[in-house]
Amino acid sequence: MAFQPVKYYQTGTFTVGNRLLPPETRSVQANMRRTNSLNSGHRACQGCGEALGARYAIDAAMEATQRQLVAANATGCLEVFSTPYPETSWQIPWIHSLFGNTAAVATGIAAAMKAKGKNDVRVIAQGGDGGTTDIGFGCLSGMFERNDDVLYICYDNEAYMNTGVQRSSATPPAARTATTTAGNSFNQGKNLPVIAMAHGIPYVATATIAHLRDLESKVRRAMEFRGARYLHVFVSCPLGWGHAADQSVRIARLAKETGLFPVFEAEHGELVSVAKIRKPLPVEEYLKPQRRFAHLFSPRINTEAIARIQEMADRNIRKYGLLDA
Ligand SMILES: Cc1ncc(C[n+]2csc(CCOP(=O)(O)OP(=O)(O)O)c2C)c(N)n1
Ligand code: SF4
Repeated sequence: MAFQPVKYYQTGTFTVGNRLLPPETRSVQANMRRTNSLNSGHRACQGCGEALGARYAIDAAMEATQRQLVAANATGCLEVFSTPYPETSWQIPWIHSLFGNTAAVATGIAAAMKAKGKNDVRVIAQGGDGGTTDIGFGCLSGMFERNDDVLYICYDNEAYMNTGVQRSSATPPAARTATTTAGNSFNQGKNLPVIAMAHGIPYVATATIAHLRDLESKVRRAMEFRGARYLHVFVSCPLGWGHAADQSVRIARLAKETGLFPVFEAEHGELVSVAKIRKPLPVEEYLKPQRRFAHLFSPRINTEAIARIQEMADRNIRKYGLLDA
């Protein structure tokens, strides 16, 4: 479809594809030729951050690869809500792997494409944080170590959502889950982006569903590299976190603006860019709207736990240089 000039503008908002931008720099979603990789009819909850993040990430990847894209998908919400067999919302060749072997399946697809001389076909592996940081971790580390030509995308909703909100190794401290009644312990868990960087792979980045233009540009950047790449996307989950469906994007923005979720890029193990915090906010602003943290505020305020969470945010701000001098 030919580009059509837009009749009215919306400015000063977080609207995706701000229409004041020239067509070539607009969001994929603001383009009338957008690919709609994850189509209507899927069964995600209202306000699901994972659905939003996946749609933007895969649309951007389809655009970057001229639609020469195959995806392997771990078991989890993204697979279950998009593909209740025999139906699917995906508009790309897509395979459901086991829960733990997505990285290995994607590696196999990439090897098959190479053997067939189809070097233009690119491969994505994707899954939730449970599938990535826990059960799929060995296969993923192997994929990194061999530098297999795959972009792995983790949609981090900080627990095993599909099976009823159990704790994963990406669950933050103090968060209540179905298996951590008083909240998860401090000083536990894995930081997958940092672990990926330690493998020295060509590209590692983090992103959130509140910064969709940034997410798209990171997918495009990832597709400029060959070899193993890792993208870790912060995706809110209204059902598991206990917040209103219309707050998903705001909560993801607060995760970044408090410093709790640093947004950055790294190449070959070295940090190359960070998204600065515009106005640092106290962590309470992020914690309060989520029922998974309600026990920190009632029946009495748990100042000690809140202070420890604030320390985590402050440490990120120092470590990644998230504030302008
Ligand atoms: C080997 C194996 N163990 C357990 C399960 C059950 N299972 C299916 S989805 C899932 C949770 C997925 O959590 P996560 O990877 O974080 O993705 P989310 O649903 O949160 O997006 C579990 C435990 C399984 N399918 N296979
Ligand atoms: S449980 Fe969470 S991740 Fe799963 S579909 Fe619902 S909102 Fe999305």
